[in-house]
Amino acid sequence: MSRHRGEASASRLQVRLEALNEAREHAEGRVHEDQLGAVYNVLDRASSRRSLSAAHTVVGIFGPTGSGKSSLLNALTGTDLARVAARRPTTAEPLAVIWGEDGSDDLLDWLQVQNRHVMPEGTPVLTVPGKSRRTTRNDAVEGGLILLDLPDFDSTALGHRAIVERLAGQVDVLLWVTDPQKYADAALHQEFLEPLATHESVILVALNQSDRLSEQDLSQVVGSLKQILSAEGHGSAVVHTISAVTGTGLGGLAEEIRAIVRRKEAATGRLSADVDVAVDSLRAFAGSELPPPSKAARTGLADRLAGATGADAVIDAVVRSYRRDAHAVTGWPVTRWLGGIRSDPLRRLNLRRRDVQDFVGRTSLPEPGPAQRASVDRALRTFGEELSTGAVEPWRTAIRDAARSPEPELLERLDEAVARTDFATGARAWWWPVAGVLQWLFLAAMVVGIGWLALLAALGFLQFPVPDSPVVEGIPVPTLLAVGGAVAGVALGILCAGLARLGARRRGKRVRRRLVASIGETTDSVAVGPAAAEIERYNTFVRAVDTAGSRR
Ligand SMILES: Nc1nc2c(ncn2[C@@H]2O[C@H](COP(=O)(O)OP(=O)(O)O)[C@@H](O)[C@H]2O)c(=O)[nH]1
Ligand SMILES: [Mg+2]
Repeated sequence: MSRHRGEASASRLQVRLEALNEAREHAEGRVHEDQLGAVYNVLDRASSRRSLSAAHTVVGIFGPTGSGKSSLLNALTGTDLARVAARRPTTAEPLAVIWGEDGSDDLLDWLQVQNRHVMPEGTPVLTVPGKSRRTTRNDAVEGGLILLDLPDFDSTALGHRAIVERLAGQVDVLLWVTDPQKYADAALHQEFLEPLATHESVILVALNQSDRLSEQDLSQVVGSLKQILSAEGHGSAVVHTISAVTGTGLGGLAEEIRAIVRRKEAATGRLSADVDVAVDSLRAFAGSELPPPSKAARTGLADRLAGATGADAVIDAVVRSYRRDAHAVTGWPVTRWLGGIRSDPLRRLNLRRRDVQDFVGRTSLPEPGPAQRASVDRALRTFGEELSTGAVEPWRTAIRDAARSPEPELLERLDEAVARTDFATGARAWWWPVAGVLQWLFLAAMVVGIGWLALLAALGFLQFPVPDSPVVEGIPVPTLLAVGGAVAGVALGILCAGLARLGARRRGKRVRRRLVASIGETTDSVAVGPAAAEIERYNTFVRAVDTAGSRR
């Protein structure tokens, strides 16, 4: 049962470490290296510890000078291996007491502990002698233990301090031994216990030298210690009240350590707590996932780039030219000549119709100027801005930079996009010739009417008898032809001008849509890719941090 749980948590740790490593890979080059320190440490430590004996549990005894660490090791092992000192010199080097020699050497090499004492094979783990306690079957613990006596945590010797700090990061279980004088030392709590708030499951707390206090004082001290512990995130820590001299409480402490050794989950638990710390250090860089570049954002970019190409002015000229051409075919012929005087908008733009072809064919346009560069840059910035909204730094900047990265290529490729676009210059609508024929018919009617009337007037003037004109609805036919032809021609001209305005607008929109679509193809293949890739990288990072952070 417990083995299954152990295996499950070990494979859970495996998943979390892989996710943490993936997060690291994706963060590199984005998140500053200094801010990845905790991640590197954990990954490094985890790969080392996991390659070493899983059968052993490493328990380190930490605490301030004179709290009784060495005495406790002696008491727990029933030996006097550790140097016990009322005054200096105190413990200068770590000492290891080992149950189960197999596989312990490499582990101790990694821990850099040279002083090793192997308990004779078959020695029950942590039997407290003198306490007339019979060896029960429970003492035959399956699995090895390495108990480490360490230099003082508050040692003034820099070397000692470095050893203790290193080992505090390496051992599987931290046994914090304090005494009635130092239990409340703020510096010790700040430097040792507070940073390990996430490591509650692998920390044991022992208040040693309990024999020095009266029962009343003792309960007061324990209460106060528990209060301090819970204030710094160790609320569920059990405080073992012990005495290394009289042996009080050692049985309970030994039993708890044996239980930990039996479960063989401490190494996994410790690394898992380390992963928590590393993940916490990454959370500041992982917001919520971002959507890939939306259609709206991509079209917006193409639209702004269409403006940057200078094609808008050409489209405008094409549109006005359409109206002018329509007028030339469908306008009232009498006033067409007036229209003929109006200059061609393409001409006014200094673009003869051939120049539109040139613009489109890109045979005569000069290299993109600073204004165009600026517009393209602005379009890409806006695009990057849109895409990165909701991301946290440094990803925001990374996504924006990625969006701007294809600028040089884009400037070149925009030409091709414009060249692919059909600007529909000189294209005519089907109804122009119909209206044109009608206009000529109306004109003919008017001319015939006027000619007829002129003939009648000439006859009268020359005193010939004027024949009666046929009459329709009381109106003489020549008059009907002359006036009707003129009115119909003008009316048709006005109607066609209105239609041409609508048609021109539609054509302009259609041409612009074509241009935007064509530029869109280019931006999708050139500009969107890097930004989308960066977003994907960010999302993968966010997911990896999430996976690394979930304990189940
Ligand atoms: N009265 C009493 N003295 C203790 C106890 N544990 C250790 N001492 C004494 O405290 C002093 C320091 O002990 P030591 O084990 O060297 O402390 P370390 O510096 O934490 O390793 C020695 O004189 C011990 O005899 C205890 O539980 N009760
Ligand atoms: Mg010592």
